[in-house]
Formats: sequence, C-alpha cells, structure tokens
Amino acid sequence: MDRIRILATSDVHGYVTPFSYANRKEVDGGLVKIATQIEALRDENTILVDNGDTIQGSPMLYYHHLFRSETTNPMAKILNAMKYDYVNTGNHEFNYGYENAKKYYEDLDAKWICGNIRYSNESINKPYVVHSFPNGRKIALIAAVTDYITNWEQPKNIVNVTFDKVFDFISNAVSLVKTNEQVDAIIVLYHGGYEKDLETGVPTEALTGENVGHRLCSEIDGITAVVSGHQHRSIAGYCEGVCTTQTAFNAKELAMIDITFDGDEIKAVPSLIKPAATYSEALLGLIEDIELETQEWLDKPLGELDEGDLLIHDIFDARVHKHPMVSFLNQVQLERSGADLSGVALANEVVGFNHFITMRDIVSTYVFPNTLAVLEMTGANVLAYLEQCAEYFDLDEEGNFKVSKHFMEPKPQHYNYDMIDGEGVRYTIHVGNPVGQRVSDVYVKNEPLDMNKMYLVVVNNYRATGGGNFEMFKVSKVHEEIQTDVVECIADYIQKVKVIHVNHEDSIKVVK
Ligand SMILES: [Mn+2]
Repeated sequence: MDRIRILATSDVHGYVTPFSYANRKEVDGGLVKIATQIEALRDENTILVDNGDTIQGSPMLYYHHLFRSETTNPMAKILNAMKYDYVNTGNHEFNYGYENAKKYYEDLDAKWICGNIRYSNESINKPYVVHSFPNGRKIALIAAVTDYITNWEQPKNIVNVTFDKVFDFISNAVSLVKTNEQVDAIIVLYHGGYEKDLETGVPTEALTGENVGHRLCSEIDGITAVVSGHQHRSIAGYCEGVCTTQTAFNAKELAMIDITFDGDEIKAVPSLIKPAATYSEALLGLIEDIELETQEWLDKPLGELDEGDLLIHDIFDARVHKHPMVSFLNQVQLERSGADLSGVALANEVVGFNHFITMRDIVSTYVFPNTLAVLEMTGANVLAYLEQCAEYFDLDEEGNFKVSKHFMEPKPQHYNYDMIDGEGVRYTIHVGNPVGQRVSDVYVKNEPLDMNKMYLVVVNNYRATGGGNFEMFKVSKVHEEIQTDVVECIADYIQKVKVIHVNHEDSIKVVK
C-alpha cells in the first residue's frame, strides 16, 4: 500500500519566532515550532507547501518593508531553509506592492505555482504542475488565490495585475489535468475559504465570490483534496466527500493530508498538528539580525500621553463602553482626513498604549495593514452603518450583553464592530430592539442626523470597500483615498504632537 503526504502551512503572516511582539512572551506558535513538527513528519513521499498570506503581517515584515526591502525577504530565507516544495499566493501578498511580492518569489527556492494571476493579461504560472514521488505516485497541483483581492488591494499595488475567477480557473485546470496527464490524485491549493457550512451546505456568509471552497468541492469532479486558507479557521474534514484542511493564522497549526492507495481505492485523511514545544535555534538565527533591529525599533518611544495610559484590560467592556483608545484612533483619523465622522474597530486582541507610546504599542493595537479612505455618505447610509454595527451585541438569558452569534461564527469578527466618533457625534444602541431598529438619538456636530445630507466618513480601506459585508459603503462615493498605512498615520500624529491629549467622550450609549 502506497502512501503520499502533503504538509501545508497557510496564513503564516510573517510569524517565524515563537515570541509575542506585544509582550515578548513565548507563544504556542511560530514557524520555527511548526518546522520541528515538519521535520518529524516528513519523508521522501512528502511534499511541503505554503498556501499564502506569508509576507505581510508581523512587525518584522513591516520593518523589512520600511527599511530593508532591498535585502532578501526574511520569509524566503526561512522557507528555503525549511525546504518548501511549492508555494501559493495569498491576498495579502501584494500589500507592500507587486515588486515586493515578485522579489519574494524570486528569492524562494520553492516553486511558485499560483495559476490564476496574470500580468499584462499573460498568465504568470502554468495552470497546474505534476509532482512525481519516489514511490511512483504522481499528483497534479493546482493553486489559486481568491479573485476578490481586487476589492481590497490598493490599485497602485496591482497595476497590470489581474486575477482569473477561481472557480472557472480551477474547473478548467482540472479538465486540463484529466485530458493531458495520468495522475493518482489532484490537489488544490486555494487561498480562499468556505462560503457554506461544510456539512449542511447552508451559506455562512454573503455569496460574494470571496470564498468558493464549497462550490469547488460540490461542482468540480475529480478533486482529491483542497488545502484552503484565508479565513484562519481550523478545519480538517470533508466537504461533499472532498478531503480538506484549513489552519489558524500566524503559524499556530500545520495541516497534513495523507493519501493512501490500496488497489483502485484512494483514501485521503486530513489532520491538524499543533506546533512543537521546541525549535531549532539555527533556523531562528537566520533572521536574527532583522529581528534584533525590529525589536529595537519597536521599543523607541515616539511620544507620550498627557496623563495615564490607554491600556485595554477588558476588551469586551472596551466595546460596550467606548474605550479612550478608540477615541484616540478616531482622533488620528479625523485629524488626518478632515472628515465629519470616523469609524474604527478594535482588533480581536488588542493591548492599548502605555504612557510612553512606542511602535510596539502601536503595532500591538492597530494590527491591520490598512490605509484610510474618506467616503461621501448620506445620513441614511450613516444610520445603516450604525445599525449594522449595533448587530454586534446581543443579550444572554440573564439579560447581560454578549457578542451576537454571527460575529462569532464561523470565526470571531470583533473587528467588524466599528465605533463612530466626530465633532458633536453621539448615538444610542438599544440591544433589546430588533436588528435594524436599534440605533437612536444620532447627532453629528450636535445636530440630529439628517437622512438626506451628505457626510464625509473616514474608515480604513477594508471597511471602505464593504469589508465585513457593509453594503452601504459599496454604494457610497469615495471622496479621497489616503494611501498611508494607518500604523504610520498614528506614528506620524504622535511624533508631531509629542504630548497627546485624548478627546474622549462617553458618546456611544449601549443600553438594553
Ligand atoms: Mn490571512
């Protein structure tokens, strides 16, 4: 009986070291700890693949982008040392520009196989590759990135770059494999996730095309396994009979698919593996220089608060009672943009600022690689925006506030609860009211919100393009795009003002 094995990482986001950038404590993650597991599980009939979202996310990569972009990408150094065989592309790969991504792929020893990307309308890679194992088994690998990428990425980062529709691309590639090759299995690497429940097929989100995993498994015949990603969910199971995996982000899991051949019978078994407790110092040493520089840069104070700190001790309470940290983030966005209203969310895990504010405080608090956009929104759309945010809350059986189910499943999305500030802005959320009728007493510049008036609203580019399914942004005109990272906007503001006073008001009332 032959066995082949696929080991897959996905959504590593530059997390190589097993230490938190927020507090330097050792964590149960980091690619070096995954590497220990890979070493134990790998044999000659194994391939090691990465499914993308690899070169953006950690402060180390932000530092590399800002100050060391001419040098070899640290992720390429690590992936080369780990001897990856194939890599796919993720939607975040172009966040630091097409050239940065291209250089990363050139620096890699692994073969870049993402097939649905075109440059100047020419496909960059072939639709599939065939891999032969020493035991004689042959597989076809088909790789694609969510074509929804164009809804998020800054246009300047993807000039001349286009993305073929994932479903059509994979469907066609599978046909090509069936016509032209004799393979034992077809493996899809898909930097995208599942739009429907794997077992029931019930949609779990708006069917926008961002995630089409369920459609791939149910409508294309002949796929043996799908290595999915993008949603950062932990999945090891089957969708319409197709073996599939997905891992949590930041190198917290390794996916493994074992395929056994017994006569005509093929069996694919998925599993997820936790990071090892130990790691190779030699591997970590490959990025020691840039890590040390990053750590030094992270601890440099940029300015200070006029009093106290902005540390967040209870993150749920920070949303129920708008935390001064939120007011400060809105203050930066309002100052930068001149907008009437500013919306900001707290990431799922947030530290807040110490009295002396360092880059470490900023990257631990604003964890997204976003820029800003100012939109022209009618009062009616502003209200629709507030109503959708108000859906975040629910009441438990005792009548206490809790997070509503659809902000927790299929994955926690606390970052889709925006809190809105501005001059003379206040509003009330009645959690006990039906969805769509929860927001009252909305004031802007101390005047009641006018449904027909146009307001300028500043939010990050993710929200501005309707991210989180905020449809009211898609129909609103973009007034201005501010093509500077929000992290940089915050750092610029602090460096300019030096001693920060937070204009905090308890302006969002959340009541039963
Ligand atoms: Mn990701």
